[in-house]
Amino acid sequence: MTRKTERSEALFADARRYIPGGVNSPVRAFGAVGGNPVYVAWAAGARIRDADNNQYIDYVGSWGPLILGHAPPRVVTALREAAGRGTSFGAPTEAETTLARMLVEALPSVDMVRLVNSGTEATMSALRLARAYTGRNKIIKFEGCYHGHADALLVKAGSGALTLGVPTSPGVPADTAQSTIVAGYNDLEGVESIFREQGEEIAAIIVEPVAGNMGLVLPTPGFLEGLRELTDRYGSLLIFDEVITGFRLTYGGAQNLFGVMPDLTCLGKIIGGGLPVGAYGGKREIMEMIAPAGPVYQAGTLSGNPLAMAAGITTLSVLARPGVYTELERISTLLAEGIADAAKRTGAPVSFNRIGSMMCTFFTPDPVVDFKSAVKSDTEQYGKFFHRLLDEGIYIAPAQFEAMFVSTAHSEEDIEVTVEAIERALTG
Ligand code: KE4
Repeated sequence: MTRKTERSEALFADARRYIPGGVNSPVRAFGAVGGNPVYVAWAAGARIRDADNNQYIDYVGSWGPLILGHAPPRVVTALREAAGRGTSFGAPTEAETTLARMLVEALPSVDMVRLVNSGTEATMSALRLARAYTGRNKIIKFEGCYHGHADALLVKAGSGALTLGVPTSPGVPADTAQSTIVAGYNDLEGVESIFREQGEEIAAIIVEPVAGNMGLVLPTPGFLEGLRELTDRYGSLLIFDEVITGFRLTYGGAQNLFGVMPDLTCLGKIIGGGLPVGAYGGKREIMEMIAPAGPVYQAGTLSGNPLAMAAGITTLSVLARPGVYTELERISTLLAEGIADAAKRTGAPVSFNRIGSMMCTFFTPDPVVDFKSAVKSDTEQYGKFFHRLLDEGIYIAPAQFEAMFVSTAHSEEDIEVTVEAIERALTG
């Protein structure tokens, strides 16, 4: 497909005059794959259409929230009705309790939740709460996991396994980064040695129970259980960052799937149905430390706002219906099998990870089981693959270290078209 791109290019040039890098979130700028971003003008179901009228089958889904596809009619109707009753009050509303109750009923480890406006707010607040509850400062995060852009989480491994973290961004104070220890995802022995050295100082581990920010990497059997055992042994908290996995893999969290119960859970994306919503929750005795019930401060002007509540409640209500995840699994399996067959037929040097409706094609022939194996991927080849698919009308993540998302709006025909395009894109 010879894609016209003039309008998107003009919009990008204009945006760069007013917005840093022309975007409001870095990954959207196509920096990891080259070229200019497509400016989306319209979307419905599994499709987006850009400012030059090119249409694509979309596997980004706004980076995860749109598990029902774009502009699901029920969600749009609920938003219209909510907007007609007022968009924000800065006062409590019944809808906030409704969404909170749905989250508590879906997540076995969660007795109470606080609603916020983004995943970053959720993880930032959960860390503050864990530090207040334990009276300790240090946290452990994992290389390749992303938890939003709070200072304490923009940290990479310092030299040597047990030394403290160093900032990944200017502006993060060194002494903040030094309270963050960076361990290897799936390296339980490494985490154990950190606890042997510093266990009494560690407030919490924060982990993506399925990693979606180094491409898709699954927890090895026993990894999450091992983190649970270590945090119990040393009196630290276990925080699951389920901003991506929450309601993605099942109605609830990865915690429901793996049967490992964290002390705190962070949520976002799907629970807002495309509107800005984050949440953090956990055991009552911990959550009741949050103001105004307790001394740990956290606030937000638009937290729990009526429009986001309407979108979130409607989305979860649809997901709660029998058979939704079964059908999503069926369609996702068709895509995964199609990609695997295409890779085999073309002999392309790729490996592939999938769980439920999340998947990732890595441009490395070796299995990807952690950060070190993920970064062996040939990002230049991924960029070429991305652009070939774009020209074929398929929109996947403009970065190798992200995941592909299938929605309930994707049809068998969409999958067929996608697999054929992927086969051509793999042959180059
Ligand atoms: P937000 O602040 O972007 O709502 O959520 C931060 C966050 C927290 N935890 C996990 C596991 C996440 O994946 C994210 C954000 N995800 C990225 C993409 N993987 C959002 C895309 C972007 O940064 O534009």
